Amino acid sequence: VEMERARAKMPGHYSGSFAPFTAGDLMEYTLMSTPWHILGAGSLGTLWATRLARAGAPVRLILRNEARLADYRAGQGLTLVEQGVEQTYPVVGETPDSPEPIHRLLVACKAYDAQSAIAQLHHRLAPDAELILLQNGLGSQDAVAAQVPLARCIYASSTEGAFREGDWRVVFAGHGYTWLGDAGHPTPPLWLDDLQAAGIPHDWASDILTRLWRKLALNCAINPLTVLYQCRNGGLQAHACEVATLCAELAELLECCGQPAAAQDLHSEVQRVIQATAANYSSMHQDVANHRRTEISYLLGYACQAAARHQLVLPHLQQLQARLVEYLRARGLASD
Ligand code: NAD
Ligand code: KPL
Repeated sequence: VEMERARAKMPGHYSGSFAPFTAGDLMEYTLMSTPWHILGAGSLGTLWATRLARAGAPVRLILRNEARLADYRAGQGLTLVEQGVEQTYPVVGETPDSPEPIHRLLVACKAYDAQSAIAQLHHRLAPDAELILLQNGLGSQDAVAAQVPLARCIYASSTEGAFREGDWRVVFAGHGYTWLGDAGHPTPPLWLDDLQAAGIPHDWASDILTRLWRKLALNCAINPLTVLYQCRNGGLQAHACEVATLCAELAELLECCGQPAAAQDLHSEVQRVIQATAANYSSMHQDVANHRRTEISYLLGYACQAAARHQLVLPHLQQLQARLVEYLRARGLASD
């Protein structure tokens, strides 16, 4: 399929007669044939890999080591379950030691794994490499960007939802949208066409940092409380005063960090999200319930550090962080 798609895009393919190469043709051919390397075969990595592969884009899945690769190769590929219908895609797997240079890399691991995962691939990044960072929260993206100063790092914020049902099998649980942006260079990359072809709903966002800060604030106002009160998002309607106080402190933090647009009407949006997702458990609640490490350092931890940097006293946010850390430690879970 990859070859067919590439051939169809090659200059002169349709005419069968002489058709001169143009710079545009060559650029398009190069783009279509550039493999998408996907780092992290978890929920979002699989969701992207399967949809890109289905559209005929060349995809390479980077697995941790030879043992994981052997396990992957023993099966049929990656399975995506969509509205109860499952489909398996034979995406090519490889390890970080594979020799092929990487031009386009989707980083789909958790925020706390991103830096060490990139370190393993550093030697393979081509001079024109572009990284798409799918991590939630803030902090990991800047850390990765500092690790690879020559690469273009595109930050993403996604409201799509997926979960793993087992190894190499992911359920597409919630349709959503992915915003991509590069605060340093406003020009959108040409490979957004691949996302279009793959049916991945997306938009180029000139305000990606505002979006990431806004999502971080929403997650800080909702997720920790759902863990501490062991409730669904809707359960926070019984803690309305606490939510309101947190929103006021978070809005103050956003203003102080130069993100006034992210602070706009924060409380009403948090209330709207609580209502709209009342029956759901937050992602942090799900992590704790499944004894998985949370991304606390990139959410509440990041917010509290930013407040400290600005010498801003936010007592409720700081107390929330202390309560959550204590709660996680008491259950033997990592608190970083
Ligand atoms: P996940 O745990 O399902 O997948 C992460 C994968 O990365 C795992 O398979 C893990 O083994 C792999 N990994 C870690 N280190 C690696 C390494 N060095 N080499 C190779 N593979 C490695 O996580 P996820 O749910 O897909 O989340 C990824 C990010 O996307 C998180 O920051 C999360 O908050 C964010 N996000 C997830 C969703 C969702 O619905 N799952 C939605 C929005 C945002
Ligand atoms: O993003 C979320 C999550 O659970 O991580 C919502 C639903 C917005 C709650 O904060």
